[in-house]
Amino acid sequence: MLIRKSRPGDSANIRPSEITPESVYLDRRRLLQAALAAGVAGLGGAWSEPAPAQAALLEFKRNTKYSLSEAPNSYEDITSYNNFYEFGVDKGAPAANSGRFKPQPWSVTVSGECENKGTFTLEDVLKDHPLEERVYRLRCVEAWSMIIPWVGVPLGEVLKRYKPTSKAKYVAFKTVMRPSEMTGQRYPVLEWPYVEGLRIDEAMHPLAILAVGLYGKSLPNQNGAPLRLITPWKYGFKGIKSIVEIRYTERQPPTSWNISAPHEYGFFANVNPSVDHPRWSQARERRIGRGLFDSRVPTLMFNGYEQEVASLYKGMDLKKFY
Ligand SMILES: Nc1nc2c(c(=O)[nH]1)N[C@H]1C(S)=C(S)[C@@H](COP(=O)(O)O)O[C@H]1N2
Ligand SMILES: [Mo]
Repeated sequence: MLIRKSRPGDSANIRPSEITPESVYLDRRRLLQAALAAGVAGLGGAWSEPAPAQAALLEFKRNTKYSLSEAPNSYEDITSYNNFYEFGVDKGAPAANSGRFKPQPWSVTVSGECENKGTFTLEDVLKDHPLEERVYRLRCVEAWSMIIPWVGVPLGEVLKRYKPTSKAKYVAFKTVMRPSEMTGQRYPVLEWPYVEGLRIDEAMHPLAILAVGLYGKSLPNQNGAPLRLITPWKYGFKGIKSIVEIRYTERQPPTSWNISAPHEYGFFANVNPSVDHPRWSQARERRIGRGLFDSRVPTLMFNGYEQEVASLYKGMDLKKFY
């Protein structure tokens, strides 16, 4: 799973000189903002129009408090090395096979233990929440990682709007089921649709976001357009893509990778360098895009957010609740 043949465009072949440095990225962002100001593209119209050939530009503010200062991986890395099994299991498959997927129009059904149930347009889900940019590290359970400048809104702010009741102990998420556009769903690789879940206190943590974009533009299909979850202290598989359902539950909801291999993937999926995967170590990770010689770096407890999130798991045996 971790050994791949090299091919052109494979991120293992990208030289450090090809990685977009932070300064270039910031200049590009200023250009995007200038384009926005000049009325070249606007957020308001972008969602309601048919799928644009190119990702729509977004208006946002960088959240410096919750952003890493490390330079992000290149747009090319982030959009060509993906896990999105609905489009195939190879890292290049989502970019190659997701062109027919239509992320607009989009709606999300909110159900279960909450007062404001219903089906809402994406615009409605996002309204009242200014977009923030957050540079996070995505740490995949396969022991690789990337630095990604997401654009999104705090998950907890969105969840509160639907008024969860006191019985809402968990939140469950579901990916869209569209085998006609998502050819991977025609094969029993996982149980479809992909499902994920969080305990309510995890979901309300300010680090958790619903992402709608990256690098200042709306999410490419392969990264989970138009709406996906990001919980940066957990392994990447918790970050469920192309969400169509949010359900508040009293019981812990089933999650796709736990259903598929319960001894390898738990419900919590917190990044933990001291709890090995049964088939490999989680102590280190390979940073995509760095080249072979300086790509292995130590994995940090809770992916570096121990101070922020450790209290959520106080008194829990993290070897048992992996
Ligand atoms: N619906 C769905 N969501 C998914 C996946 C998937 O196969 N299907 N893969 C997960 C895994 S294993 C990872 S590491 C991240 C990868 O996100 P990225 O491709 O945007 O980097 O998406 C997660 N979300
Ligand atoms: Mo992953």
